[in-house]
Amino acid sequence: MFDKILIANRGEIALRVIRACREMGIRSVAVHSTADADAMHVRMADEAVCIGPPAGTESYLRVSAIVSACEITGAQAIHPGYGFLSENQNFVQILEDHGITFIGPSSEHIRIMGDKITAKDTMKALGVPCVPGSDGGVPDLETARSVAEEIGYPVIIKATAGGGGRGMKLARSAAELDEAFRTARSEGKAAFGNAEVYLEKYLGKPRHIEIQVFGDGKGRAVHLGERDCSLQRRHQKVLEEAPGPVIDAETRARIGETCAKAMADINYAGAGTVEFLYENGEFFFIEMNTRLQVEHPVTEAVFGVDLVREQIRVAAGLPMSFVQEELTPRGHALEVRINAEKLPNFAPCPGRITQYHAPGGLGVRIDSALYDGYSIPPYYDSLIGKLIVHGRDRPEALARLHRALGELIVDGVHTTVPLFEALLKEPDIQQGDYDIHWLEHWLETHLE
Ligand code: MV4
Repeated sequence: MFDKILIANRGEIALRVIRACREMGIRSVAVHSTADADAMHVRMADEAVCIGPPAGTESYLRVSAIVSACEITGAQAIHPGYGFLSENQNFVQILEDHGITFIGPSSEHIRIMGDKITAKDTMKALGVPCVPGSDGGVPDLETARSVAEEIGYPVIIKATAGGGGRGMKLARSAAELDEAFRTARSEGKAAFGNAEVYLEKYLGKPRHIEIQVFGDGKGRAVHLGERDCSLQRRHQKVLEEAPGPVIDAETRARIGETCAKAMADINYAGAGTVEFLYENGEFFFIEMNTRLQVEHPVTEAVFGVDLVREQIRVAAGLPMSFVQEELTPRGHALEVRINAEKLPNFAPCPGRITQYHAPGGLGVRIDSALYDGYSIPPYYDSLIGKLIVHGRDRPEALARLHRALGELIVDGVHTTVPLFEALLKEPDIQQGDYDIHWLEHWLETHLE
């Protein structure tokens, strides 16, 4: 096992990893920008190294500075958290060259899943059900037209390098195809330096269901059920839950085993998320994320596992500490993302926290790097905390979320907390009756 791990991240996820390290008797190294000198992850780690100025591109994304921090402190492994360098195959390759262990999958798996066409081809060949569409890339408009005629409109054109909804264009009919094809290509080129696109049947009212998978890198892999992450605004998740309100045990086992088998077949290492659109009882693969996700705590709550501990074990060459048969979901978990943002426009709202009080009690978890007097810097993501609740069933989890939100105090900045208080009153939310468009529609009609 490692004796020292460097965490190439900040905020709540850095704390999350430091906590796992401490429980495992591993020393932790924080890295930070000059803007984060007073951040909680710097205080909580055993050691800290300043790696550059405030901008992410000059600090948390600086591979040379992070590798140097490893060499200086003697850290043997790096946990990337999410975002920043977590899915950067070049970074992972450089670590491989320096003999530093990346706590995550191989650079090859990151590469495969980072290109959506390659990811889809790979998953299809592994027996994972995919959205009907083009076989690989669509090189020209004529090809797009013939594929679209074959599968039927509406269709969606997606940039292979796309992400976060960028480089994605809907064509409701043949008349809209030309424009959709051109814009998807040019957005892909502009945003990611890659104009390659593919085509899919457009699904009108799906849910976003993602399967948590975990591999040991040696041909064993398990699944830890699903999360329903349909409640999103502008491709940002707002509330996540496990299990999915509309997924039964048999459906879970079937799609979960398909994903686990696919991961076993490729010797996948560590945590991964297989994303699906789910409509009319059918799963359609869209993308795979090769990192630990923001919403992983809802899975931890219902399965009673520490995913970061397992990531570290597998990276150190140890087996996972469970087998599939030992993994049974228990109860229901909900997570809300607390952002320093001002409603109704969700404008980032950095500033000084004048008072902070975290809720507690049975079934309540807060992952946050806030403290009284902390100043949220304006340079990074506006996520300042996650409130995760667990109950014996969904109604209990909802009641617990309502109770915990009532105890939470975050003063000094605007937050997304009032949104959750309003959402909890909605019958559709109480019943779990929502799809990927529900929240955007609700915001249009309910927020001023
Ligand atoms: C789709 C889709 C409908 N049909 N693909 C959005 C970002 C990327 N992760 C995939 N996305 C979508 N792909 C087909 N074939 C609708 C979306 C989509 C979406 C997906 C998940 C969660 C929220 C969403 C909001 C708008 C569109």
